[in-house]
Amino acid sequence: MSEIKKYRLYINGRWEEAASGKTFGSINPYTGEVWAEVAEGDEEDIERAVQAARRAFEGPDWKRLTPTERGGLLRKLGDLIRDQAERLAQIETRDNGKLIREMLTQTKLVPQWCYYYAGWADKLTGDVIPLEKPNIFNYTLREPLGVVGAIVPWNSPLLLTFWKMAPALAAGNTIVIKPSEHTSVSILELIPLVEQAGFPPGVVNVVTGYGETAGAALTKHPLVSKVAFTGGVETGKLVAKNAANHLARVSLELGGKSPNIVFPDAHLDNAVNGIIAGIFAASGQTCIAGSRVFLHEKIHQEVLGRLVEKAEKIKLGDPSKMETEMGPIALKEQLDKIKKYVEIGLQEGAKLVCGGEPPTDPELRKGWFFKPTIFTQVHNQMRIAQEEIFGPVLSILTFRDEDEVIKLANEIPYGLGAGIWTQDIQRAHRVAREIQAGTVWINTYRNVSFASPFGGYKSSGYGRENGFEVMREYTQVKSVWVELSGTVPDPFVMR
Ligand code: TXE
Repeated sequence: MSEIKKYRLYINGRWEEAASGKTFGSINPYTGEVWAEVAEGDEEDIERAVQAARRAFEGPDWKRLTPTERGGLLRKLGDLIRDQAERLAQIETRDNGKLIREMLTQTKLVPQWCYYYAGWADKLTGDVIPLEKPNIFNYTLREPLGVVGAIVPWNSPLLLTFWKMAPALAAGNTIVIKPSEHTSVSILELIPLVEQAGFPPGVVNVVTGYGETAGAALTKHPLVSKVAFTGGVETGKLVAKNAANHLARVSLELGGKSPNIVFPDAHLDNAVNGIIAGIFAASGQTCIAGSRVFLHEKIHQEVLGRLVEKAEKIKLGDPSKMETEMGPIALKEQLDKIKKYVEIGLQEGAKLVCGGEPPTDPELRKGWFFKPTIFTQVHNQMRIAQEEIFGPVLSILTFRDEDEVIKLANEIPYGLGAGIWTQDIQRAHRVAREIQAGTVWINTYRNVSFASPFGGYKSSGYGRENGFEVMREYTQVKSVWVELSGTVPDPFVMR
């Protein structure tokens, strides 16, 4: 076995042990073995990191940079990540078991977020407002908030960090990142590149540790002006409550149970590929998993047959090999959750038509694998139709007409994404309007871009990431009033 690499916290431009001296192991889900050891930060370390970030926010090294120079640092960081994309992807695959194909695509995309938000850094203009008061010159400034706390999950560690970090830094904030305790390493390996790019000490800090300790402390710290969170719904609620105590802003991306709707006139080959991509890519461990499929009853049998045929051929295996199509589940707890939901589905009376268990292949014995799983005869009120499983488990429902499917698709607490498959252009746009979700894909699924806003309706969270929209989340607007007449008359009336 190769030597276990050790990682410390990164605070104020220095590598430090956790105050408690404690560490924990990061496990490779393909082998089930610890491959790295990470410092276990807690409240005391968060205190140091937030203080450092606040000092950096107020200090001259960061503040005196022009917005164009700030953008330049981000651009340089993008170049450095581009050169290291392969190495970072290998680390992520080792840490969370997701396919190297997928992680490579993600780490190659990260620089795009750097370049796009580098471009925004010097375009965050205010307005000159033509007031009804002729003696006043009024204008607005768009200013940063201060310290941002970024709490990141394990499914796409670096990409989701950059959805927060790139706009936060472009706007002039400083940041404390709390990676998932399951996948800290790629974010720590990013730090030498942050230093090389030339970010002043304290602007970017990383405190690894558990959610209940380090994560909670970050959300409670009064000097944190904004918490950007991606994770589960129940944790999201805690984050929002803690941040409310000091009125920090919050954005929450909390996953979903996204419908993928196939009308009878759809191009069925494309729809089948879209459904497979929606649920089995990344072993279903993605917030935008299309885990509820609605098939029109006319095409139900045909599409189901094709789906089962494809699902049974998916190649499970070593996620670091390019030919593998589905890797292991990232966490043991997550695997247990998936197994539990399969039992729930069976108890609820749904029909299991493929998968439903871990594979028996001896080669996969050590890893946390689960077969691609499909349930039919699912009703909308069943738990497997309503609750996020976050694994390769697809629930198939049927419908008769457009009104019915809109109603069924919306009868759920979540609202992150939705797919619509039809060749009828009017229907496509009509349904897109009616679906309660932050993203709707028509005749495609699982596309994201730095340039297009992303986020949830209902319990899938609030606030938006990506596009210009996110810049509103990391800035505040100041209105400046200038009296032009040179006189200040009657002090007892509002002017
Ligand atoms: O998420 P958590 P978990 C969903 C998915 C999954 C479930 C649980 O359904 O099965 O959530 O996964 C930090 N204060 N998603 O347990 O706990 C934690 O350390 C502050 C959807 O992994 O939400 C980690 O960094 N922070 C999802 C981050 O929150 C806390 C991605 C996410 O962990 C905290 C992941 C606390 N009290 C899971 N407790 C998506 N939207 O894509 C934990 N954390």
